[in-house]
Amino acid sequence: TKTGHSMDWTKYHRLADIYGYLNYLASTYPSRVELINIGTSYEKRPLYVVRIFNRSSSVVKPAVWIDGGIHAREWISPALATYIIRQLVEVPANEALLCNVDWFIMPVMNPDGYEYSHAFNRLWRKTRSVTSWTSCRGVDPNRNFGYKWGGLGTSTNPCSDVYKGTRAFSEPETFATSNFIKGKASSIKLYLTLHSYGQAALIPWGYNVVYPSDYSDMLELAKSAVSKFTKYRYRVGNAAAIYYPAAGGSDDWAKSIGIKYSYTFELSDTGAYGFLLPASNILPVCQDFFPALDVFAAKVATM
Ligand code: ING
Ligand code: ZN
Repeated sequence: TKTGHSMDWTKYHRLADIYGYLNYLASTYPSRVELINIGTSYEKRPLYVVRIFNRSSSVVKPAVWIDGGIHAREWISPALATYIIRQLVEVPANEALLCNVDWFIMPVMNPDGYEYSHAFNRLWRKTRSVTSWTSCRGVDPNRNFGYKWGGLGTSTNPCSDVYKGTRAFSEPETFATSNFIKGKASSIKLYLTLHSYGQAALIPWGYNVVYPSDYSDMLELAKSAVSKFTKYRYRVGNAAAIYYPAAGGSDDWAKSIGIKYSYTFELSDTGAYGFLLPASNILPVCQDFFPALDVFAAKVATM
């Protein structure tokens, strides 16, 4: 095509479009984009992390991690993650966001599930692995991380949507992601995972209504981030308290390895369309969200 990719934010795209865009960015902007293949999904799709940084600077900067698409059906999540990538890479006015901070963005953590939700079952949530002799497939990746694995809000039933898997990090997707993050954990100061729906900023711990000792720092930063939103109102609070207790979540695990600021953002809407958010909402949600990254970057730059 004319532009070298087929990505936009007027519709929800298949994985091929998203991955095509990442490859386009890496070859078009080598001075600020590195495309890192961190592993392979159960069905052998590549797992990509985009590093966005100023390659001419040699100091190691504090970093922000953002992931999307842990849950297959939450299509607004990869849409926002790719929008953030575009804003950081292709909009010159945002270059200041790369001055003091590096960005690691994984737009689709669960590519098998994402494709399955497009091709076969719109409301699919989990991975697509085979773990039992039942005909049920998939593990909930957000019950498969290795902190308090198997606790409240998880299931041992392979047919459940919150099936925890056979062990922590049983899924190639959570295993590869956690290993990559662990390898960078000293530089990653903020972990942000994008889900839908509900319009809320969820703060650990999620495994139960328990508060980290520095919860007030985490709360203050989240409140200041959502105060940038002008179109959608977000609730802010402890994940287990304002949603429900659920163990094995990625944000709890990130917090447990020492990443001070760790959040799950539940994007729009509040339930009218739920997971089936019409594509006409993609741009409004993304445009509303992006300014919050100023707040996160400013904090991380001081760490
Ligand atoms: N929500 C998260 C889930 O995995 C969550 C929210 C995680 C709440 C951990 C509490 C604790 O259930 C979505 N969208 O799935
Ligand atoms: Zn989710």
